[in-house]
Amino acid sequence: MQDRDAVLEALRGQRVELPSWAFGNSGTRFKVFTQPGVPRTPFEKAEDAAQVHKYTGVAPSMAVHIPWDKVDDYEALAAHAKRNGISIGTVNANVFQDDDYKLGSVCHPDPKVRQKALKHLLECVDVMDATGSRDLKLWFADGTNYPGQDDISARQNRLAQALRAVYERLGADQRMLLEYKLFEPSFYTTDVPDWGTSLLHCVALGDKAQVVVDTGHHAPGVNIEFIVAVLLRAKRLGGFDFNSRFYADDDLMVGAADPFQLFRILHEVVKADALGAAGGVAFMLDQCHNIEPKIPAQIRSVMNVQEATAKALLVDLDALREAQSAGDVLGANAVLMDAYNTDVRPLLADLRQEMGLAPDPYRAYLGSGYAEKIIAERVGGTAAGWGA
Ligand code: RM4
Ligand code: MN
Repeated sequence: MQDRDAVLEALRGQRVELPSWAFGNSGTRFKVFTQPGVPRTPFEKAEDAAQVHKYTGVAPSMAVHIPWDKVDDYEALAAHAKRNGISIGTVNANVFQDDDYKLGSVCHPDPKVRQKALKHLLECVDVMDATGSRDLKLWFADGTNYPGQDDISARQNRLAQALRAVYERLGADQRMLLEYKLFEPSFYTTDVPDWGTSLLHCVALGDKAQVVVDTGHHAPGVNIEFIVAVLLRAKRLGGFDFNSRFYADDDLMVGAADPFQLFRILHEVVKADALGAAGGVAFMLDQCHNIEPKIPAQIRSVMNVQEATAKALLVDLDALREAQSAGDVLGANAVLMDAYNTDVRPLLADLRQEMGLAPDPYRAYLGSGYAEKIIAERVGGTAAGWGA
């Protein structure tokens, strides 16, 4: 067992970033069920994100998605977030919702469309300058649906060219996180389908280009902790988009479908000593709450990350290494399972009390009256939603 104080210290220092889009209305292509009290502006999204931080104490930043979170004055948005106790985090670029992008964005066969996409990516770096954000997160919907539709390697060249231009625009302390996803919306080829493709581009660019692992973006059965271990070893894991999947890119609450997988991933992070800020790994949520209330769902998600982290921190690494080097297969597995099967909720309740928080953030929020307040106040205007 790890020293209790060291575990508490590590948990106190952990940071989880919230996605602005989790607070707006969202749904499937079948139906969006709207909820009352949903934010109408990025400013109101920041207010809701601040509630999650208020009750968990470990979620002090909100990622934005441009243009969903387009505002006239990004410094004002950053100042508003700050007044509410949080900051604006990662800037997510969006080059997938414009008619021009039917055949792709930075990989499109038409140079004019590529230019338009690149311009947007560069504008996102301007936003980062205004908000003080460190990370630009890039996910491309680019790909093809039919064999022969476009040239696979020419598309890679176009991608490399655009990434290079963005990379050169980054400030000294800014980073580019390149996300991958195996399929959807394209079904024959995807231009960044896997961590290998992302890593190749990042390595070609330099240290400020890092791979981001969205836990929902793999085929069923893929061993994500293996990918995490390989990227950590190469010093190329820039961050996570945490969520849960049962089928594909479901975007459900992290730790809901497979908390054991989350624990195994965090075990790799803990072993690499990459949990704290110095590790350079951004722990972000990328989720949508279609049928459940949004702020409580984000609170629950942060708690799930904390529980998996606490269990990962409780792994007796000395005992594990001893069993591993003795070739004690069952013994080594038992060390891991002992930590996983520990009920860490009392430990986390203690931590929160030490931090001056309620032991159960979920219940504390429900009892706060905030949900009733926003339902009463946020009338008129247009509720924000996925894609707005
Ligand atoms: C993508 C990807 C990105 C997210 C968008 C909303 O599938 O996961 O991270 O920004 O969805
Ligand atoms: Mn993602």
